[in-house]
Amino acid sequence: AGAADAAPSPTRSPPLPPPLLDDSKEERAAFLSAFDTLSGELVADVRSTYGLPPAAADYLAQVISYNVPHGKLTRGLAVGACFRAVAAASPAGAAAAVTPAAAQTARLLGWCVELLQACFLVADDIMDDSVTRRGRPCWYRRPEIGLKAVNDALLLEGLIYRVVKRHLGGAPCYGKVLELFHDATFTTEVGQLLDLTTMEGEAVGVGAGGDVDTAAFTPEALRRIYHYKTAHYSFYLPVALGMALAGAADGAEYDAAREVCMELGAYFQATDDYLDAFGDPAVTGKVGTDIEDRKVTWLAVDFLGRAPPAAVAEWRRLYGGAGGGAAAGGGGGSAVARVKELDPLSRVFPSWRGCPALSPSLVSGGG
Ligand code: GPP
Ligand code: MG
Ligand code: MG
Ligand code: MG
Repeated sequence: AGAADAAPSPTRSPPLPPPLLDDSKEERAAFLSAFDTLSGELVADVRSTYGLPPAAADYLAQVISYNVPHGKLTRGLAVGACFRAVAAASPAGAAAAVTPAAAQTARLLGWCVELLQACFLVADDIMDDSVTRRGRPCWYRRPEIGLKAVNDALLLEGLIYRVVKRHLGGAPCYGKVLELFHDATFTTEVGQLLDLTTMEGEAVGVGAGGDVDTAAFTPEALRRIYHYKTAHYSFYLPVALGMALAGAADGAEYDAAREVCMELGAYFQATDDYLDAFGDPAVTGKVGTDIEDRKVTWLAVDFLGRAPPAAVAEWRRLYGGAGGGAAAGGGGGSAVARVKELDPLSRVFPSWRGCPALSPSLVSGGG
């Protein structure tokens, strides 16, 4: 027996379990088609309920069509995938639980998560002073939009509750679904508060100048930011909604799901931090701002945990883009470019060398 015998044979491999995230062309098409129906229904509902003039109704339609459907859709698709997986494991089995009507409700709840994501991204881009999102100008950067985007973010959030009431009002899981959206929204807002203030350390609110204080750049602080600002709404919320729709009522099951989702979300945000500095905007659709914004990121925390004192001193002068331009980095580089150069190891993708803020059991063997 040689190496060839030891290699797995396609004919002898056990069948793979169905993928948890049903990203099949059919499901994606059904999901997108549900959006077309839903967005028309939403604009018509608000127009008739509030007597909107045509210009306002058109504006609302634009808010929705520009900001909601152009992402990866992983959060939205995960609701239906989780619903089907949990329903399949229920005593009645998937055939009884996953009726076409229930599958469609799961898609609508998936779009509610995408509405929440759109609300957060519109607001986050203002706060982060970002320029592009999903390969186009950020909504607030469009000359005709500006700070109307603040209200647009609030409208996107409010639409969630109109969808949920219309399609789940009176259902046994209605209360649980509302609670999940409220908790996820507030948790993310607390996460955003930490994301926006942690770098200030003790000097928060007094307009600190000078070198960056590194005391706040700890793995513990990073982990809290990741869990609250990203993992809860991006991973736990879709999973918990699928569970609620499938009738899960045991709090311990939700707790167990949350624990796993928080780890996945932390890893996801570490990747997002890496891509902020080293991703190709043509692929990510956005240009990074974390260094300019002095954010507590995985790259910063990881670097500060192992950098020699001289490199840390230079980093503290430059992080945030202070003294940017030709003078800052020497050799004509900007402060931001110099920060990226300071740590050659930072170009190595997080999963290949472990993330201090992440659970070792879920990071090992990543790729
Ligand atoms: C991701 O942060 C987190 C969010 C988008 C949540 C925002 C929460 C609000 C309450 C507005 P990020 O700034 O790293 O995301 P991106 O890199 O996509 O801008
Ligand atoms: Mg942000
Ligand atoms: Mg941002
Ligand atoms: Mg980011």
